Amino acid sequence: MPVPKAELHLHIEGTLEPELAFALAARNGIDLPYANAAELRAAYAFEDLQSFLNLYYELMAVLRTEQDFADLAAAYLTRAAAQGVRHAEIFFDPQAHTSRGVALGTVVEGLWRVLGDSERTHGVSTQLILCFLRDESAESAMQTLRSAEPYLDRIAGVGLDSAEVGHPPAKFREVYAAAAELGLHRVAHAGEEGPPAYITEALDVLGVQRIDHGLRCMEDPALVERLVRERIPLTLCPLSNVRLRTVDTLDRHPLPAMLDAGLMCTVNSDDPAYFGGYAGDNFDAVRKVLALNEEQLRDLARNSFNAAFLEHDEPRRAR
Ligand code: ES4
Ligand code: ZN
Repeated sequence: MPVPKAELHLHIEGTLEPELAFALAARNGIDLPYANAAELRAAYAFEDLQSFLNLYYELMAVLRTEQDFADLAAAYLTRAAAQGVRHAEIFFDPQAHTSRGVALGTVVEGLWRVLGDSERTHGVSTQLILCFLRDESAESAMQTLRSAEPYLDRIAGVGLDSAEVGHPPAKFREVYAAAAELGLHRVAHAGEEGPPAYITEALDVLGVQRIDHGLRCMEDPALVERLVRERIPLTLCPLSNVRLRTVDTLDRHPLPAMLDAGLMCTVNSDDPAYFGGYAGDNFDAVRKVLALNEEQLRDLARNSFNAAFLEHDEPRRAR
């Protein structure tokens, strides 16, 4: 039995397995520039974050209808449940869909068709976190937030993802202030490829409650001390870090040092279809390769629930 855990860093578009991509392409009459699923999977060799993002956005072309998004969510839930995930806070990228003519309503209604009942059907409670693409403008992010207002009963928070370097958190000061005003939780990717200063900025300017990745905090001892003191959760994604070459090899991953430093680490999967594993696979990999002991594994699982936006929080907002 896999250890029960919460998944806090998961891009639903990053759960699109090659086989489902081909099935959806056929259903929607879309030609993919790969002969078959095996050939597509062979293209999953990345140099860095951008080389991954290029393929990630390209493959989204197959997601067109509510049913496509529902099928995507159902496939994820089945895999997550099998790996011990009991709660998942799921990122989605509206701008990656609206920019190609798929309405926000199609995305949210499609995902929610399955996620809305996930506790009963799969034993996994779920929440949605709407992410802004940081390499798009702040105006586009604000427009996205405004267009999401009819769906806020199905959206728990906002996040910030895509190409990090050159797009510091402060660019999104106003949109995060507006999200806070709406009672939404706030998280942001920071310190994946970007410098430790982006982590500080995400905390101070955006008021985020968790940092996604946050790996590069280890370059700044004063920042580590602050993250420990304030118990800021970090949603680490070890297999992602290896595939995107943020760390050289898994055995050099700083997770053990981060735990020793007292950081509130969680282990997550990021884009499991692309990076070689779901939440349980990430737990298994760090247990084996980093030789974590039982207490450290228990801490990681406990942290995942404590860092989640679950009921132990004060009520999010009046609805
Ligand atoms: C992402 Cl690994 C990662 N980093 C930033 N943005 C992303 N979107 C999907 N996966
Ligand atoms: Zn991510």
